[in-house]
Amino acid sequence: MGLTIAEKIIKNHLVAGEMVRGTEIGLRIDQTLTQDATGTMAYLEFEAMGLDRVQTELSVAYIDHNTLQCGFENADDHEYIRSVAEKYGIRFSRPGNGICHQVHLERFGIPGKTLIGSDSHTPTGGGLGMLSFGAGGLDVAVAMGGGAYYITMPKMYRINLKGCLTDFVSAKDIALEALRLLTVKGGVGAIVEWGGEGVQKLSVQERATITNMGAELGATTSIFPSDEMTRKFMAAQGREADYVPLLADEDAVYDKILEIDLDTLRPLVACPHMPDRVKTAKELEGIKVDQVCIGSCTNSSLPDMLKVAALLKGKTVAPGVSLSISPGSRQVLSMLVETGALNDMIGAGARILECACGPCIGMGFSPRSGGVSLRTFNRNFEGRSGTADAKVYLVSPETAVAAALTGVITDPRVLGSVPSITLPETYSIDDSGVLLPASLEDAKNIEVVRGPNIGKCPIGSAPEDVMQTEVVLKVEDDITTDHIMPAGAKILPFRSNIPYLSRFCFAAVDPMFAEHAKATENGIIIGGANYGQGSSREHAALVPLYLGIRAVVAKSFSRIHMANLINAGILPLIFKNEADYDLIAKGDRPILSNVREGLIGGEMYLTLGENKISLVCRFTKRQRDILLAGGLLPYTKNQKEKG
Ligand code: MIC
Ligand code: SF4
Repeated sequence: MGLTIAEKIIKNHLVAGEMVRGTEIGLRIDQTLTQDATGTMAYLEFEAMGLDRVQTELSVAYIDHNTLQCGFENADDHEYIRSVAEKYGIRFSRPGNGICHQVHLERFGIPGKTLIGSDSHTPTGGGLGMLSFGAGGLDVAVAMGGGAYYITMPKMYRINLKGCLTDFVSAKDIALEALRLLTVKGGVGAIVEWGGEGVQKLSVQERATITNMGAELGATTSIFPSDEMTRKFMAAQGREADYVPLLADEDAVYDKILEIDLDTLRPLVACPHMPDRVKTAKELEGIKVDQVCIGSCTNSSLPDMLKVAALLKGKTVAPGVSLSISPGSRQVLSMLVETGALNDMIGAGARILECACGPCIGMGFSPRSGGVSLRTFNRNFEGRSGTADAKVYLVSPETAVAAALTGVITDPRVLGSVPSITLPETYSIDDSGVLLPASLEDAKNIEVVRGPNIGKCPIGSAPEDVMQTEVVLKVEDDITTDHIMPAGAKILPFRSNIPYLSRFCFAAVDPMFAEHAKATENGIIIGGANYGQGSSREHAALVPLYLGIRAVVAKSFSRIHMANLINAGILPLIFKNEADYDLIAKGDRPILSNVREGLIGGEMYLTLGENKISLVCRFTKRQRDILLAGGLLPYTKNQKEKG
C-alpha cells in the first residue's frame, strides 16, 4: 500500500507506536521553534528538566509577539529568552527579525524534517513539505530535551486543486474556501495534504498561506509536496543543499478527498467572528471599512507585499481608512526597500509597522469602538483585535487593498489589470538578525537573566478518586483559547506571571470567573464542542490550574488544548451522551467519582441529585500516567526518580 507525504515523514521519525490511525504515536523531532509569548514558559519548563544543552538538530527562539515595550515586562522576557538561548544551544531571532513562521520558512525549514513549535501556526512549514505541528510549551520543552512528541496517528485528508487561479484570486481564497467546505472543526484528527495539478503553480509562500490556515480547520497539520517549486525557493534562499523531493505515492490511501476548482474560485471573506463564516467579497460589497491591516504569518511574504505595493502604487488610501502593513521579516522589508516597493506603500498613505505579529494579536492598532477592520490575518475571534465590539473580516491581500482604496468591502476584480510580480532568483540573505548560541564550554559561564517579570510555572497535583466539585462556568460550542486566556497589549506582557495573568481568565465571558474559581475548591468547567480551539497557548490550561480548576467536561476538545490540559494535570472529560450537557448548570455541585479507576477503566461519573452522568476519557497509557501523577512535570520528575 502506498504512503501519503505525511506518512512517509512519520515512518522516518517513528519512535513509539505504529502507524495505525487513531492510536498514539511518538515522533522524533528534528527542529523546534518558540515565540516570546509562549517561549518564556517553555524555557522555564526546559530549565526545570535540568539538561545542559538542547538535543535537537536545530532550535530557534523568536521574538515577534510581545514587541510593544510599554514597560519593562516584555523587555525582561526578551532578555531572559536571549540568555537562555545562548546558554542552552538555541538560536535567537532578535526582535525586528520577523514573525517566527515567516523567518523559519525562509531560513530554516527543510522538506521531510519534523518541527514542533509553541505556536499553533507552526504548520506553515508544511508549505515546504515539512511535517510541522503546533504544540504546548511543555511539549516543545520535552522535544528540546530529546523526548518524543506524541500525537494520535491522524486520518489523512487530501484536497486536490484543479485548474488555475484567476486574476485577483489568491492563496488566501483557497484557504478560506477550505474553511467554507470543512468548517473550523472539519480538520480535527486529520492531516490535510494538498495535491492536484493546481499545486504546481503555487509558490512556496502561497502554499505556506494555505498550510498556515490549516490551523483554523482544527487539522493536526497540513502539508504540500516538495517539488521543483520547493527546490527553486530553497535555491533562491541559498539553501538548495537541504532540498529533498517528496511526493505522495500514487496509491496512497486517504480518508477523505475534496476538490477545489481554482478556475471558478472567487475572492472570499470570513465574516465576524469565526474564520469559517465565509462569503464572497461580492456579497458583502459596500460595507464601510474603518481599518485595513496587511501582514501576519498568513500573508506577509515578499510576493504578497510586492503585490500589495503594486496595487497601491500611485493611489491614495480612502479618507476614513487607516491602512497598516507589517512585512513578515527583515528579509521581506529590506527587499521592499531594494525594489522601491516600500515607497509605493508609503506614498499611498500606508502606516508601516515593524516585522512582527502586531495587530494580529492585539499588539497595537486596535480598531475604533464598533469599527470594521479588514485583515489578511488568520483569526477574527471576538475581542482579539483589542476592541471588544470591533468586527474583523479576514481577506486576501488583494481584497484588503481594494477596501483600503475604496473605503468599503469591494470585490478586488474591479481594480483593473493585475500587476505582474516576478519572484527574485535570489533573496537578500543576511542572517545577522539571528544570534548563535555559545559553545558548550562557554555556556557554563553564562548567567540566565531573570528580571522581576520572570515568574514560576504552576504545578498540578495527583487527582483524588472522589471529588466534591463545583461548576464555576458553563460555556457553549467553539470556545477559543482567546476566550479562556485573552491576549492583547495589556495582558500579553504577563505571560510569565501566572498570578497576575489569572485576573483576566475568561474575563469577557464571565468577569467574576477568576475570583469565583479561586474561592472554589475543585472547580470544574462545562464546555460545548471544540472546546479550546485556536492558539497553542498553554496558559489557557496553566491559568485555570492556578485558579484551582480540576476538570473540564465538554462535548469535544481541540487537539492542542486537550494536550495542554493533560500536561497541566487538568482532567479533560467528554460527555458520553452529549445531551447530558443540558443536565448541568453553573453553580451546581456535582460529585466527580471513579476518577483514578476511571482513568484506567475509561469511565467517570458526575453525580448531581438523581442524575448520574457518564463521562468518557479515552486516554493512552502515557496520558493516563501523566494525569495520575498530576501533570507532565510531576510525571517526568517521578520517571527520573525511578531512574
Ligand atoms: C495566536 O495566533 O493566537 C498566537 C498568539 O500566535 C498563539 C500563541 C500565543 O498565544 O502565544 C498561537 O497561535 O498559538
Ligand atoms: Fe503571530 Fe498572528 Fe501568526 Fe499568531 S497568528 S503567530 S499572533 S502573526
